[in-house]
Amino acid sequence: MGDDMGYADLSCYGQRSYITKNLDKLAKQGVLLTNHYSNSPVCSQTRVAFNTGRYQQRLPVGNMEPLFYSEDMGDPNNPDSPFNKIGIPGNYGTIATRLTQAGYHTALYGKWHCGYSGALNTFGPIKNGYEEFYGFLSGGVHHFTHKDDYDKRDLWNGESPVDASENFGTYDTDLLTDKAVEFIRARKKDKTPFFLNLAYHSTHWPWLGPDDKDHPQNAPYPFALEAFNYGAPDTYAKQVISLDDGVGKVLKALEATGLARNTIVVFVSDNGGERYSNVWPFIGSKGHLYEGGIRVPGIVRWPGVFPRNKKSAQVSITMDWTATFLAAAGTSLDPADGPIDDGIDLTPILMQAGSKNEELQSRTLFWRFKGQHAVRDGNLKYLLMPESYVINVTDMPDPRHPFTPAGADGDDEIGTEYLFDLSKDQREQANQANSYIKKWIDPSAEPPAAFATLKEKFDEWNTEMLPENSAALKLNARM
Ligand SMILES: [Ca+2]
Repeated sequence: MGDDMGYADLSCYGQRSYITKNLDKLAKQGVLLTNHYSNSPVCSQTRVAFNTGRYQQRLPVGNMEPLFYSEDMGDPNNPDSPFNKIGIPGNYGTIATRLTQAGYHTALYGKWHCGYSGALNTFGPIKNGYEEFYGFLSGGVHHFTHKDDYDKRDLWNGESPVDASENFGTYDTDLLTDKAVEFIRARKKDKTPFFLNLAYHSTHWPWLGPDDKDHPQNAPYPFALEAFNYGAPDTYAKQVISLDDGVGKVLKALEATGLARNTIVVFVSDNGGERYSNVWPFIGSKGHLYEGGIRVPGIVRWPGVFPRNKKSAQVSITMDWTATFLAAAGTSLDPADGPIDDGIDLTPILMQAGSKNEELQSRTLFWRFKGQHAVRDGNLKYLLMPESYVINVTDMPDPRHPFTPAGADGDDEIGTEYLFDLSKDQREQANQANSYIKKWIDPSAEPPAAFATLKEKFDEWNTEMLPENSAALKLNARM
């Protein structure tokens, strides 16, 4: 899994400024998904969905937008502070729990972000079924010092902090790659089936390439992580290419050990692109429910099962991989933890990718983030965007009318509603909901029936989830 990589950050998805030769090669050896989505436009929510195999809004930690430490969450060193009450509950069956039970050796190398609580070990990958963990608990660390937003080193081995000098100054992409290669070689030796969640922290900020160890951005906090005035497309390209090199080394280790032919390899991003990403042909970025915030690369290779060098337009989402991996291992989510059909096993569909027998499954998928609502149903997309998130050019003020910000004239409008047909309008410009026409041209204009249908579907889904903007910290019922 890459972090904050945009849809077209890989050359096999359209990037022209540099080449991602290893991920391109992986796509040629497998299936490239053109309609693959992240469960959320931000990190922690998608990771909760992947680990639990369900819509993240079913759990308080997944209802955080995103999980982030702030002063109103209390002292991280106080066990009674809200900060230490939010995470995937330890008794909740994750993909790692289930695969460990099925006899797989399970490991997470890299970013967790599903319950920080580093000081107390209340939450963490080991609590949720992973046999090994080497990486970061928080949402963002410095690529060289591995320090978090609070200038505290956030590098863990299992449930123990890594010694201050160990790997200090090692670029995290290289560090995690080396760990992954070592893991694969060890599985060759002990002949154990395995599940490796390699959660790279690139290409998340800070904007530092592998050769930027002496960059001024490497200065102490607050200049380390929060230096948003740094970066450049060239620096970003170096981050992407180094990640691609890392993937290349991992794939080479699979080949060298003979494990490649019996290993499913999936590459995805946890959310859409950040400021230096290429998200063409979409609009929006990380944090938006426009396509650019949630449509991400998705590549899968399963030798002998999935075809080579094919593309599939199957609509899919992060939590589908949970279902797919569990099915491949002959197991499934535990119904005791919640519904087991939020995600689907993609295997039967992708086995036929690109062939005349390929039958795409129509999906209805939902997103909810900071007041934004989205449904994709077939090729149609319903979208509600609060005014503060709107970037769509169709919302530019009409020159014939004075522009009135939402709410300023006493109305209760909270945003703009859209209906898009993604089969012909991937850039989400042509609002089929007719709200603009109704407001400015023809008051009798009504939206098509699908508009109401999709809204109803969203409302129905929404009632199954924890309340929006809920007091999530109070609701961790399964702790
Ligand atoms: Ca992310």
